[in-house]
Amino acid sequence: SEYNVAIVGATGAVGSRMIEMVSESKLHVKSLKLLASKRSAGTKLKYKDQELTVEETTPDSFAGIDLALFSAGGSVSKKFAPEAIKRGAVVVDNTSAFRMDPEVPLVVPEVNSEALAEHHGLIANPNCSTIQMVMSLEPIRERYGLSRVIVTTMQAVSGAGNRAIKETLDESRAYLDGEDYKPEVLPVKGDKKHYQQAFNVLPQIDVFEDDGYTHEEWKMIHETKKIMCGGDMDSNDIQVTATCTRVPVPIAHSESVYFEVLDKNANVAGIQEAISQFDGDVLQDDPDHQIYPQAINAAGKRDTFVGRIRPDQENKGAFHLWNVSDNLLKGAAWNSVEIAEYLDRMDLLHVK
Ligand code: A2P
Ligand code: 11C
Repeated sequence: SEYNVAIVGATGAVGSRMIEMVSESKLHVKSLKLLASKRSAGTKLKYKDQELTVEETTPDSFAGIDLALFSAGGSVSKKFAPEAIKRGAVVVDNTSAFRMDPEVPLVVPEVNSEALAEHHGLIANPNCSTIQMVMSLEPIRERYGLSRVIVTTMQAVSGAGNRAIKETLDESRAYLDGEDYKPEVLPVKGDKKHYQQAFNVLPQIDVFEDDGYTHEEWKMIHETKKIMCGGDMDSNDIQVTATCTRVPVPIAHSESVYFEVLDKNANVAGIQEAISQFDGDVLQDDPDHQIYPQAINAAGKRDTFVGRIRPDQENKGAFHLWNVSDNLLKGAAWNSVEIAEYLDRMDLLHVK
């Protein structure tokens, strides 16, 4: 089929990549509509060889739309996703607004595409740091089983949007020039205090919640369970805990992951083989030649890069790995467009 597609948040860090991913996708796109807030209505953006004009998002923007990709923040999704679905569009939502709704599939296609069959017009795209983690753990789970995960993330500033990228670059320049700079965006736009991110690591992504964990850390815990444990966000089958930090890297998140498997015969060579055979993963693991994943090499690519796979020295059946992926592509825009490609292929790109 041919589809009329809309992107909500088209002027944003993720939205601009959504335009790129749609233009390179296997979907037959009849028309593309670019939506944002009133502020940027009238802005011209390139799509293939066309110049498209950004429009303000209103309920009627979705008349005749078959597929709507949302990445303009949770409140925008809550307001407009139901309007889009009401008008017959399938929504792929890249915000955290609906991820924990039991009626909404939360999907990384290589890991749990079967969950797509249950959709009622809305599919949630997981958080970027969750996506690359499950991409690196799923081949291991399939081969050896998985019981426990402890992750520390080092996340790029683009995860917090275009304003956070600009702030970090301006702040770096000011720092090198010996000038003062007053941060207003990071670590979290809406929180009370703002801190210098340039040349610094901030152990806060999103706001603080219960028990001293941040919302980002809770997202990694519940989303990983929902994706890897058959839709159960509170499953005990895999224990997960996370520490999320922000580093002054523009694009691509990095993660240090400790994990325990069920099969006591698991070994590094088997894990390397499973990862290298898994769609969407690239193994970069050769310590003798200093080969390991790096953010600057992953930026702009769709894959999840995995390396530094090694056994824990004290716990049998426990290992460590390092993974890196472009948070705006596999972490957001590419995963969303890939979901749409799977829906199309599975004949599910319509509201039941
Ligand atoms: P706008 O350019 O009009 O502000 P980022 O993640 O890089 O911060 O981008 C956020 C995206 O969400 C932008 O495209 C922004 O558009 C869009 N956006 C913000 N508020 C709204 C809104 N109320 N309605 C629609 N889009 C919005
Ligand atoms: C960050 N992971 O790096 C966040 C951005 O739940 O979709 C994505 C937030 C989300 O700041």
